[in-house]
Amino acid sequence: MSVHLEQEVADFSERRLRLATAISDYANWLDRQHGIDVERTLRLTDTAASLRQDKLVVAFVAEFSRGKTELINALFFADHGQRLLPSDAGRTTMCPTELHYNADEMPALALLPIETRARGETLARLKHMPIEWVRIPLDPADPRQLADSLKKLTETRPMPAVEAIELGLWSGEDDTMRHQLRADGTVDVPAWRYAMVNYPHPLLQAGLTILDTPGLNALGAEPELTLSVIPNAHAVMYLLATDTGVTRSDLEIWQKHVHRHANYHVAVLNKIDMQWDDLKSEAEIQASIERQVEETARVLKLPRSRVFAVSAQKALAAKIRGDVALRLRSGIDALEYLLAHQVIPSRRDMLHHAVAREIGNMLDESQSSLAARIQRSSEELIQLTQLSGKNRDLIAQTRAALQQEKDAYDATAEQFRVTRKSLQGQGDHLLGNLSQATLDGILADARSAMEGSWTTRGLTHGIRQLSEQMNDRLQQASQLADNMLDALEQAYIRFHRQHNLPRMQVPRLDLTAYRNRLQTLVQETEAFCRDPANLMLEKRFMIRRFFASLAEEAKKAFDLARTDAERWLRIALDPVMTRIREHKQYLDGRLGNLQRILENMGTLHGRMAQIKDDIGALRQDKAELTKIAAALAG
Ligand SMILES: Nc1nc2c(ncn2[C@@H]2O[C@H](COP(=O)(O)OP(=O)(O)O)[C@@H](O)[C@H]2O)c(=O)[nH]1
Ligand SMILES: [Mg+2]
Repeated sequence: MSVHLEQEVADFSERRLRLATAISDYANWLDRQHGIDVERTLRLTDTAASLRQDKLVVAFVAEFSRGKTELINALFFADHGQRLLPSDAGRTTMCPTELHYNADEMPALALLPIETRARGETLARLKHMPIEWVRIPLDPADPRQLADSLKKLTETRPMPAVEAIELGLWSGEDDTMRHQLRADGTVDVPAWRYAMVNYPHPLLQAGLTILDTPGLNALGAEPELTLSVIPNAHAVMYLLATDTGVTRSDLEIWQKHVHRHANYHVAVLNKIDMQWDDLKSEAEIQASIERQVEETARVLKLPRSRVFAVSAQKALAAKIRGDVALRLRSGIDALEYLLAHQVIPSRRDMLHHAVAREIGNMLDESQSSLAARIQRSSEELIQLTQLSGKNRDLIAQTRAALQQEKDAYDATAEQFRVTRKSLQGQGDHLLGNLSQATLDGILADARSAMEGSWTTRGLTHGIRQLSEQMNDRLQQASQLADNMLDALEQAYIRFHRQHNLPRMQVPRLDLTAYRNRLQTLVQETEAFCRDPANLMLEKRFMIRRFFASLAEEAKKAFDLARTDAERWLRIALDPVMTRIREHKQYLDGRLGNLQRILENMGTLHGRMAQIKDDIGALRQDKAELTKIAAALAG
């Protein structure tokens, strides 16, 4: 592992944790402010927790045998002095493999048996069902044991062809597969459906997750990988090999899984060592590799700078042997540089933006609320200073004026209570559109529309209907939220103009992302239905599985929209309630003070000293908040 990569990932992880700490500090700060903003404190605690657990996911995607696993070994695991994952000749990893580190569990290889494909649960759900997995403990101190255990990733097992057809793993109609059928009626299928490696490697510890996939065009590829796992990866490395060039199957994988989806993707032209030829000059070799790189860029419609020529195998050997010249020739440095200086920093920026979006408003508001409190206390202090040494009449007049202000304020607050009631009604209506019951109804409708029509046409129809119904609900919810926001803004302006409360800003509830997500799922379905490969399979099985994955994704989007809406409703109403209460307490406090001073003129100076202390404490709070804001911005 190169110094760049190690340092960048460590730095990324440190900044992520610093950000999380600043958020926790802010939550504590808010708590100390009379613990008024419980909702916000909870939300901040959530944000900090998810930052601490954040993973940077890099997926390796390609047809079989392009060298994905070898490249992962070379990039991340060369320190072991041997191949960690099985990628030597004749051994191919057969199942999608996720490498990560979770400190709460012992290092282990967890394998999900292929038979689980017959079941209804999604992979995401099965991940939370430890009983379904075969676990093999890993000993990080023993490279032999490690490599031996990881050989399990290459296992296949014989299965009666009928069963394999049912699981969508084999097809008698496919020319390339037909000859695999043995006399006893069995065929070989991958033994495992999915694997997870929990391993304390420094990069994995720092929050990197690596996803190694087998050939995605293979029969029986998991719809979930296409619909959810790969699109959610932060970066995708797509591999080609110089000896095979861009085959039709390579191109299909590129178009289906990488080009349209991935956040950040590059193409890696692997196995350049196969072009190394002692009978050619170095310049000739370079020129021929460059030609192939340019051709690849052209076919994939990628800029030349996004295509990397490497030899994973030579890189691994060079690193293990400490052969610098060979490492340089292998081209691996450029790829590490890319990970260290582009992929990781872009994820870091994304996190910062997400955090800024999530709490920027909140922080602004804390700052302006604090400034307002300091200002009010100062005003009170100035007024008392002016009253000091004056007669009782003047104080009584001041008190009467203040009482008038308070009455007017109470009237506005009362008026707002009516607005609030109506807003709460609208809020309930809004949530009704996104409720669990609504969701269940939509899903049940879609399922019954599908029943009896497990064909590609039925599927397209079913998914369209599902998406339309969800879309309607999302749109209605957005509309209601906009109306509420208008009413709220009117109320804020009133408080601001008439009573000099600081201006408040509530963000708009934006559900566009979820509507777009549904749109993508419809497009995915149409692509799936057009794909001739899917027509060859035992249809009902694949369509059922595809539908189940789609419904799961749609449900996820809908659930997230509901969470957003619930959160929005709370943050839209809470701060104004808090402000109104605070301002009332402040006016009451001032009135009470003047009353006491009227009763006993001697308390005036004591009260002034008290306010000075209060202002001192508020200034202290302000300094802390400024420090937190700086940490969050940095
Ligand atoms: N010559 C050469 N062979 C490679 C290179 N990378 C991988 N291989 C070989 O290609 C085969 C497939 O590699 P593997 O990593 O298992 O491919 P995967 O199916 O994409 O994960 C193995 O026999 C590797 O040893 C390379 O850079 N050069
Ligand atoms: Mg592999």
